[in-house]
Amino acid sequence: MLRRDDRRIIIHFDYDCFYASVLEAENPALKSLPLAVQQKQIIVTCNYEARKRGLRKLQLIKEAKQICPEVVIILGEDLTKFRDASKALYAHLRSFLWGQKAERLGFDEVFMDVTDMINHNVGLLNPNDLVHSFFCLDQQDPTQGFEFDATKFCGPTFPSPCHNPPGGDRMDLLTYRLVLGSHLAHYIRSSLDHECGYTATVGISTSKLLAKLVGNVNKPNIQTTLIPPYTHSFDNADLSNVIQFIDDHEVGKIPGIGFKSAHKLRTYFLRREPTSQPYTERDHNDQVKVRDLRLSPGMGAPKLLDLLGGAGAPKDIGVRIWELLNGVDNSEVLEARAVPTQISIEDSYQGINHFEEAKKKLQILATSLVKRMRTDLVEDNDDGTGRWLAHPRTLRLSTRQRSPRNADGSREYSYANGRISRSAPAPSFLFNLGEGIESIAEKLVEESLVSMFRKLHPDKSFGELSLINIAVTNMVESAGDQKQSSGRDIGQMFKNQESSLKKRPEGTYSDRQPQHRQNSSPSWEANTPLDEATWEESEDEEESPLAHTCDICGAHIPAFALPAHALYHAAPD
Ligand code: DCP
Ligand code: MG
Repeated sequence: MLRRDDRRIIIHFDYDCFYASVLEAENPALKSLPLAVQQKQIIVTCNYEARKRGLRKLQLIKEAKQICPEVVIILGEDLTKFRDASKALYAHLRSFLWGQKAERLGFDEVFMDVTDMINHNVGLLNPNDLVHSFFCLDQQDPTQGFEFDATKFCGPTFPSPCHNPPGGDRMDLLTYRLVLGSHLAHYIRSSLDHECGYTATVGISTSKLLAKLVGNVNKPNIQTTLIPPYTHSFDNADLSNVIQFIDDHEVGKIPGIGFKSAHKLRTYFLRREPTSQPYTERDHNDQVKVRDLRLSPGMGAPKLLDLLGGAGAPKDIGVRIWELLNGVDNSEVLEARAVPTQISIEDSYQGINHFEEAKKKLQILATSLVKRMRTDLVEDNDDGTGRWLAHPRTLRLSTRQRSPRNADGSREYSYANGRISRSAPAPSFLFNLGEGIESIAEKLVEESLVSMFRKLHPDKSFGELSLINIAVTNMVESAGDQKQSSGRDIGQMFKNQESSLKKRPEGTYSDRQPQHRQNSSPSWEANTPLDEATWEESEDEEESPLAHTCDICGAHIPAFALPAHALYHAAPD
């Protein structure tokens, strides 16, 4: 009799060299060439042919050309085609799921919670003939599915080789469930490849944290399953593969530990400031492994609260980080949403120091914002008119300043250099579909953004801005008679995306954006609310899971401090 097992089974997908793959799907001739995608002066990604020749992600263009003069470089600053491909692939993955639990993270990662499918199929296993098992993909139609061998994991495992092969005496229910997860992951990966032309690196485990991390063990176009035993006691950590696995990670590599926290933890453990700057390959001497911290004297949730708690940090940060250091993550895979929680457009700059220059950038960003609103929030009616699926209530402007130069011309990297924001009600003319995009964007700049900018930067000399972001937030979904409160037929939406995917490689994407870098906020692209932003490998300040974003100024405020903060805004300017 197998013991009950209530753990979720999560599959994490990370598409291989995503932007390069999108360009290859458009033009297959590129597949055999070293291909790099450029944004500003940087290669944001390159295909494996280029990686074989020594190129890597986030390399300077100049350096890449020296290493590989024959490299084909394509400008990737217009994100439209990447966004479209991402949505279409997401729809494809979603089509396998029985429920709605598929969460996008950025453009190229998806978590799927396949627990229901796994539990159903474990119930179908014939213990007398596990080798000839059948995985049912459709509850309504038991003939839909694939054959597999339930005595073996599909693909590599961690640890590898598998010391505890299933089928032996020690096969427990979690092992069976993960074996099934590994076969399902393989089936979905194959369909992604054969039907859509994309490959992915995949991890299978019982949480978002472990599935994402274990996928990284083998790359590209491969999958890895974290195999049991998962259970551990704090005094006998050796028993658990989870602990063995997580222990070897540098603290900064753990999703959920943002770079500010990682920096504090390194400083604590090393008893000195780390010498290397963020974003560079960390100097070996600066590395602090999870094991180092986990086993350091006095370490535990209270100690971590001591180190990381304080203004703006969630009250349970100690417990949360202690869990992560022990490989525990109870966060749920979020359900698919019909409309985004917010739409945000931003660009980074060398240093804007004149108002007129800032205003020009605002115009460009506003145009993109209005375009994106029309793509993501408007549904076509049968008579050719459009219908808003949701109305954002708030318009937000955020900026970030560069740190001032030192005497020698260098710049200090400062952790304190966060964004500052200002919010205002979204003006109603934003929703006028009869008016041109450019004209609405112009009005938005003149009537809203300029005065918000002045309030953010009242002084004429406002230093140098390295980033401007404009966003619409606080979505209120329109009432509708169709399924889902959004009124959007989600099935139809996926169908449309599917057909747009199938159109590629000829793929013409008409909705071109201006040629400059635009990063859309993780909260829409990831289909997740802001409180999940710590999962994003972002250079932004960490978002605390318990913090709320103030509608007026955009600051992140712990829930308990919100009323006091509102009073502050109520006071005259
Ligand atoms: N990207 C970007 N700017 C960055 C990092 C990434 O625009 N600073 C884009 C380009 C990538 C995509 O996001 O194609 C996904 O990022 P990944 O780090 O997952 O990189 P890839 O998918 O390209 O490569 P890998 O095969 O290593 O996953
Ligand atoms: Mg990727």
